[in-house]
Amino acid sequence: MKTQVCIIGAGPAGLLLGHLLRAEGIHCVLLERRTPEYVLGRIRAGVLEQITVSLMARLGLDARLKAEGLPHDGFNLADGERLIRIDIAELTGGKHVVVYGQTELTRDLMDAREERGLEVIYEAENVALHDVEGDAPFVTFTKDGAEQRVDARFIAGCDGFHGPSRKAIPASVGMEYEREYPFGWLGILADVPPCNHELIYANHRRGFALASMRSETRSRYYIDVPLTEKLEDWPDERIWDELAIRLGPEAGSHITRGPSFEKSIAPLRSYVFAPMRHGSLLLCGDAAHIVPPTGAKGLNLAASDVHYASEALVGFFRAQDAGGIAAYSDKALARVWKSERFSWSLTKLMHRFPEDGPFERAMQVAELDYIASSRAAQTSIAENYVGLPV
Ligand code: RFL
Ligand code: PHB
Repeated sequence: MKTQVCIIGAGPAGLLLGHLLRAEGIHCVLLERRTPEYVLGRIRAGVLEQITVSLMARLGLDARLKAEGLPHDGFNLADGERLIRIDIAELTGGKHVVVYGQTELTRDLMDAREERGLEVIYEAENVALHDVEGDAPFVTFTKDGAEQRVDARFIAGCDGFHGPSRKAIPASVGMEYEREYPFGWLGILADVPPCNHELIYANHRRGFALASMRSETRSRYYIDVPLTEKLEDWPDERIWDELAIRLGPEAGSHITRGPSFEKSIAPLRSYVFAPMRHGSLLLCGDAAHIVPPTGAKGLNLAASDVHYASEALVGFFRAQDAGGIAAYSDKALARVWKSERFSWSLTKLMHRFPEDGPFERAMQVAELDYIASSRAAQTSIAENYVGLPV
């Protein structure tokens, strides 16, 4: 098989990139290790920045997002009894985020495959990248027991943190920046109305909690737990009890309890791999970087990478201009690092770290006091939360 761009991974990054390239008449093939049902079964992000919304709009695939997405003009930081509202719209000149599940966005992109002629090969096993340094890279994989080969001009590694793309870059040319956190987020989904009309990130003596949602009838909640915790030790009632305490008296008293239909623990990590391009291989999304979910940046960073990568590839194929490809890594990383900083600082502010003592706690209180009383501090948080310019 021959194509212009072989995209590895059909998660949100790969599907978005594929659609953007197809819209410009560039041929691409996507290779995905899982089944479509498995990809759609992963419950992850819920908050979209402007860049993600505008890419869906540019593709003309935003009908459901517009109809069902919930625009949010603000969000809240809770600290015990105190609730600090960050008025995103007022502080950023009318901008907002949109609450719309990653699952739904992925479904919209998947549903449009046929109509837009986007070729995705699911259940592609043993995907391996070859000759990425040169200008004739190729990918091999096994499908239904038979080995196959895709020759391409470029490979886009959109295969998440554990995929093979990043590993195809020799350690001698790459640098890894990493920080692990001593806790994970235990998340649940339940068909109950949210306890508040906006998100609440809470820093409580007993630990972190987040009240989020997918719709007016579906709630998404998280609490942080030590990485040693087991899911079976967290029956729903124990989670609801914990949320009711950690979210503070006001929101806590408005929680509607109900059976959860999804429950999982996700470890928290900050990670960046640089450079994000090596020869003819471009990395996008979680393949190149991970942020802790505090701040809701992961999916949105994948979208901004894809925006830069699609511009670079369109410049190459449509205008014979390789400048965008050469600049891709620096351009993407400049935005990645700012989101890494924001996610890390919000994680530090809102979680109790086991190694922290009274001094670190006093610093959190002082910072929250400062945020509560300073428009400048709130503006900084709001402009980062809503998404920095691309
Ligand atoms: P994905 O979604 O991991 O997709 C990668 C795809 O590549 C496939 N793949 C392979 N394909 C072929 N061969 C191989 N060998 C392969 N290995 C892997 C995988 O099957 C998969 O289909 O990466 P992508 O596309 O870069 O998208 C990134 C986002 O999924 C991720 O950043 C976000 O989910 C992070 N995240 C959040 N981001 C936000 O912007 N806002 C949020 O509110 C938010 N909340 C979250 C989150 C992530 C979470 N978890 C579980 C990690 C909340 C949670 C709990
Ligand atoms: C979610 O709704 O899943 C969500 C919202 C905000 C975050 C992380 C996750 O910061």
